[in-house]
Amino acid sequence: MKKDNTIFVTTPLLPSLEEFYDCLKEIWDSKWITNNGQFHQRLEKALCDYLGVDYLSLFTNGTLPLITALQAMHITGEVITTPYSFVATTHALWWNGIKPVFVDIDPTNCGLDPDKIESAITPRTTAIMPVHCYGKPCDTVKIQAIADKYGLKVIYDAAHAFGVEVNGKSILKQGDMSTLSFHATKVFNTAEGGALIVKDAETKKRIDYLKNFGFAGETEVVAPGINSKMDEIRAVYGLLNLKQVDDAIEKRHQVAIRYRETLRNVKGIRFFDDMPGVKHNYSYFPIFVNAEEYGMTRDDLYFKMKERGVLGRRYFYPLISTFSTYKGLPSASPENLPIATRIANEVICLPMHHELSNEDLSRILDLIVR
Ligand code: T4K
Repeated sequence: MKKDNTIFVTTPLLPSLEEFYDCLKEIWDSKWITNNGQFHQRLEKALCDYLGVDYLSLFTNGTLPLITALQAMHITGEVITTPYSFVATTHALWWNGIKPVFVDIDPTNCGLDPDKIESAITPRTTAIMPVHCYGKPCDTVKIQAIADKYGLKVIYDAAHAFGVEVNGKSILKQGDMSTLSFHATKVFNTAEGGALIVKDAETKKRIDYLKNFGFAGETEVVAPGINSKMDEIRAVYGLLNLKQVDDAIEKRHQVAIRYRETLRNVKGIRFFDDMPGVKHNYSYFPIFVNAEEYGMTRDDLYFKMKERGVLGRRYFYPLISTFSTYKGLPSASPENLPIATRIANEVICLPMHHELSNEDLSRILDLIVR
């Protein structure tokens, strides 16, 4: 529950209740509420057009498309991935019986460091699963070159990268498949939801079977699928939200401009600038606190903000590699992950959403500027 005065790290973009109600009435009248209904079909088409991709399957969240992508490509053995992400990235591997192999990150975009991937490849490696962390594009060119050299698949966890483009082309077209999350906390949300972006119609058909128990018709089951279908209520919510997402992204952009202007001269605080040729979505605004230069640790700043009702979040601390399931893996040692370990101890994601007022931003920045 929101308390007065508290500034949360984000707030969901909500469709107009009146419009939503009218659509709900239509759904009620039709009595078709899930299983590839008309709004589900319309949202898939609208998202392909908006994102500039050819084939997209809607899912019930952003975790199941990761699990399903690995299933669909029969990925086994070891997969190279990042420790600096939300746990869902690595859990998707674990749920498929795949061993995660953690590789360190590049501090300039918080994505996998391509220069460290090759030394982690073994005869059991079958794929690479990078994350476009905070919506910052990974070095997809170098990653693809490595994948091609060793015959590996690439699945991008693009949960944060809704609408991100590089040189006019959707980032979601990189690799073999990409996934999106439409969780309430994301730039574009359907409350819970997600998508899997693939390259051809045949693969989309297979994914659509897999997200519907493997059914390829009334009586035929072609694979051990799962139930990960998006219902009509969330699909129509998504259609309504899509109409206002550009406006919300622009408001986030203005927030980023204000943060950067004020923080640029604060010693010991690092942040990302826009990358040349990239259309950003401003999904997160991470700052990195160098305790020595700033004169205060990240946690001291984080808790000071919290006490004053400014709820930033330490995404992504602790590293996934430190959680009990994964910490015994040889690649999980802090010695193997020095950059990720440092960044996880420096990061605070500042509040970033479309409803932040100038007064909110002043309140947040006054706590950081010393
Ligand atoms: N891959 C990556 C790289 C991801 O970041 C994620 C999810 C996934 C995969 C998996 O996608 P999903 O299966 O979740 O679709 C949040 C989200 O639950 C999660 O979706 C997200 N990444 C992760 C980075 O953040 P929490 O535990 O931090 O969320 P929570 O509930 O604390 O919410 C944060 C703040 O947002 C609240 O303090 C207030 C605000 N909020 C939240 C909700 C849910 C609202 O104002 N209204 C709301 O309804 O994990």
